[in-house]
Amino acid sequence: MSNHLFDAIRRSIAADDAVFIETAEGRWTYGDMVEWSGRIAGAIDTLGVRPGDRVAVQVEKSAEALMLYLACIRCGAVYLPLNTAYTLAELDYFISDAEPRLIVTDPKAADGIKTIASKYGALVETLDERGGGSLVELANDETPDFVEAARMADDLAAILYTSGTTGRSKGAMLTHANLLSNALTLRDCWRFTPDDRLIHALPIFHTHGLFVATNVILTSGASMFLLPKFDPAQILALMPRATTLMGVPTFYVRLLQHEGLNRQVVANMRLFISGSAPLLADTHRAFQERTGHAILERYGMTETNMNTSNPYDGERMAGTVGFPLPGVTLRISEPETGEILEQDETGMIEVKGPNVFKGYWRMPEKTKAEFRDDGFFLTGDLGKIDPQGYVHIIGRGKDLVISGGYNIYPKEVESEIDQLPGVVECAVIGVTHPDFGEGVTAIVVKQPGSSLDERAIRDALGDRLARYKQPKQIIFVDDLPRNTMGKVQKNVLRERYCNLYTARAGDD
Ligand code: MLC
Ligand code: AMP
Repeated sequence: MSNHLFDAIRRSIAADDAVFIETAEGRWTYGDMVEWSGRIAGAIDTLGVRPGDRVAVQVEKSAEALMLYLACIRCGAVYLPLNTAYTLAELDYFISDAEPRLIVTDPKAADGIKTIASKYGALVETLDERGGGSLVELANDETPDFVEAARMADDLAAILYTSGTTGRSKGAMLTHANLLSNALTLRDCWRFTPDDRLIHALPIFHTHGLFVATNVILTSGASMFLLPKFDPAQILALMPRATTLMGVPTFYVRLLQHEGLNRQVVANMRLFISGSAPLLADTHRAFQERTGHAILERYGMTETNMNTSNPYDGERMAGTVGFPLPGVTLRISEPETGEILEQDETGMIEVKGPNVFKGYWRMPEKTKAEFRDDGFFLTGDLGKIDPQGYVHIIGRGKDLVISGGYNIYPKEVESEIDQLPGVVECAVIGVTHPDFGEGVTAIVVKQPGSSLDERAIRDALGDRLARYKQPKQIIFVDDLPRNTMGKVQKNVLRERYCNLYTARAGDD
């Protein structure tokens, strides 16, 4: 039977004994990948998961976790990865909204998850970071020759939640065609071949590590070194055997701080790619000076996969995200009127192409609001196209902080802080941070006489918000600056505290 994405992955296998994944524990060939994703697909099917059912997954990074992703694609389930940092309070919403048939969790988190699962009638199985757990035990009893469920181009492959700038998180529905078309485009633009060996140090619950990295490797028949997390020393040790690295800007900032980064250690590397957040032109220049490599910056988002990329051949221009990818149309519009703007004029970035998602899960109104009538998706990013055709991201039309490549919606943090006794109001902003790019910062007005302090706020947020969303600094003020309409002027606050983290780094 035809399975749009997995058929293409199968066709890309150069040889059954070619290495797909190498970890500290061992190697997985493409033959192993087909066998183990098949066994897990069999286990999922035996549990009663049917095509179109959601499978929610909150597990540590491992080769087996990627086999689980592929197993879902093969049995027609909709893969729903969840950040391992999410608290139970955050998970409850995702589970209630997506109504997964099955939740796969780390055994350490199973008790809490089971309580949530029982409310929504979901099954729970486990998978740990070493590839053990109840799901793998079930897979051991299955045969390796699983026959794929039929899935067409437009069928759902995955749902990834992105927080809403206002209100609830939205599940972005990605089809088999969205994922496959983008993987093939990136493979060709970035010249991936079966000879490539990617250093994979990103998390696998977001677009970057899951789709960009993994699907590009799979559709190239290439291999990857799968690291549990970012560790500069480990990455430098692998470079002589690797050819490519994909990372968020923080990876490059931290690699530059390492004295082991030099031309000799990168001699075997052919390509360094950055995305998910703006790469400072300074970082780009410093990396080129130290290694001789111009980092290739690209631009994407959960809803659209990748939209633009700097060229493989030709100038990789620092501070830009390059050209629209083949098949992607990108235009700039006036945010209020929707009028299409000319070259070099700044406005809302709109995109259209086979990469753009199908809509938000069970939110037809929100979906409608973010598409133009002619099918262009409103990214919420502000940018311009220069006379040479390079796309520049100038800012964000959405109130969003990007810290180390993770998105944090200030509204979500503000609502948690506003609820606390003793708080009058607060504003959460992103302030320039030397390591994370932006640091989540809370500016809080407390009630006169209240004994509320930083520790009380931190304690209260502890089991409500994932750690990366929690403010790096909390500042108490008497009032917040407002414009004549009464709206809090976050730009004034960002300006006021612009040296908060950089000054500190200098002081140390
Ligand atoms: C970890 N912490 C962070 C953080 N990551 N805080 C703010 N922002 C982050 N990104 C916190 C932890 O909670 C912990 O806090 C402390 O920092 C150290 O934790 P750690 O686990 O040791 O962190 P570290 O390994 O240093 O992780 C930093 C990082 C990681 C940059 C390597 O965040 C990372 O891998 N980011 C990549 C995110 C990503 O893949 N984004 C792609 C999204 S897809 P405490 O308080 O407990 O000490 C997308 C589309 C596209 O955007 O275009 O690609
Ligand atoms: P996410 O919702 O996590 O997929 O984040 C997508 C957002 O990350 C985009 O809308 C952009 O704001 C931002 N982003 C991704 N890549 C880049 C980049 N190269 N430069 C600047 N911002 C980026």
